[in-house]
Amino acid sequence: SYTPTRDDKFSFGLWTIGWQGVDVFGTAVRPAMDPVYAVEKLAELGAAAISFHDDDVVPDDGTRQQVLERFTKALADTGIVVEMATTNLFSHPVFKDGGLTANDRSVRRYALSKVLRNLDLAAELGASTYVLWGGREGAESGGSKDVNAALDRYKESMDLLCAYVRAQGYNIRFAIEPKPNEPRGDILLPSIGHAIAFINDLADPELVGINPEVGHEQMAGLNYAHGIAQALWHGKLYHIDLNGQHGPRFDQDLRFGAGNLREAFWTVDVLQGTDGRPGYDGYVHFDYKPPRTEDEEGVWETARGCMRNYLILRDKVAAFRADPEVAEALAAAKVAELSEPTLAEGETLADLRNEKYDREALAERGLGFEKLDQLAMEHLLGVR
Ligand code: 3MF
Ligand code: MG
Ligand code: MG
Ligand code: MG
Repeated sequence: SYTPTRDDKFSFGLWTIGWQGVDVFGTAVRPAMDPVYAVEKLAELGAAAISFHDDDVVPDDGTRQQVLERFTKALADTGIVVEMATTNLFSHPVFKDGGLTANDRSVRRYALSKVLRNLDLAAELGASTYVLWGGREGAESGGSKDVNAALDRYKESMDLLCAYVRAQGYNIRFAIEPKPNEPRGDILLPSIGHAIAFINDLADPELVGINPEVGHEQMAGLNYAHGIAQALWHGKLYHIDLNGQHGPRFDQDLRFGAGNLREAFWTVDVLQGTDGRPGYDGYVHFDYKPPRTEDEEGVWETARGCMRNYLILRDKVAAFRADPEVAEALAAAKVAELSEPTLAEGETLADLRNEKYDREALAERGLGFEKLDQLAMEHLLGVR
């Protein structure tokens, strides 16, 4: 029936359903949403969790205590948990040249203090993941940013944050969210691969993984399903941002399933995992923006849509994987053979070099990938 339950572990950013529609060319189209109301509505719709930026929940120091009391009461009343938190290091003009990698050292110090403050709150509220999206860490022009130094400072901050989490004994892991551009002309750590390479050079790489967003990879023309499969291979898929995007263009943040539907199918396939492949078992987190055309009812329609589309695709993927004709096509395509090591146990490179290969005969073999893909397509189109 595609009705979500808590076991599906769906999670929404407060800023998603709460997005008022301010964009580069227009002002707000919807009123601000009370975080308590957002929590109640999400609970009603079947979500399990919520995430937030510091400024989404506590924009103002004066009312911090009252706001947090109301918010935690709503969490307790509904059973909605906070699974992830993050810092807004992009909205305020102070961050116009970035936070952790701003040229201005005082800005970097302020940014780090802002992260620490919300990290404490995240731990208090039980979040297990702390995301860092560096949307303002970057440049519009070549001479203005020393990328080498910027990466040193990014690393310095991450190393300090990891040491702090260890010292406090917080049960939190960090997840870096890559994005190629927007709002900066070029953002540092622009893709899944860049971010993973960076993490491997940190002092405490165990504590840091990634939070890849569908649209961000697709803005760079990359394949999201392949990207998260590689992240899983590295053991680095600590969190996900699901949404929809139509190829390389501005960050559309459509609801999950909209945009590139075929890639959404393979994304769910990768997340589910199979016998031989590791899957993802964290929260299924949506980061999208209900279009400006929608009123409040339209906003809830998009939230329901994200979850329903995930559940529908999960069913389609399961049916595809259980289909005997698909099993035949997979065998014909030698998909399982790729899991066999190229050199058998006990063999040496000499065995491999001495073997006689009939190159022409090997070249003539078709692989039947199109038949396999057509079967996937027909499952997706609902005719199988
Ligand atoms: C921007 C994003 C961000 C991050 C968020 C959480 C505002 O394109 O995707 O959403 O996801 O800051 O880390
Ligand atoms: Mg985004
Ligand atoms: Mg986006
Ligand atoms: Mg995101």
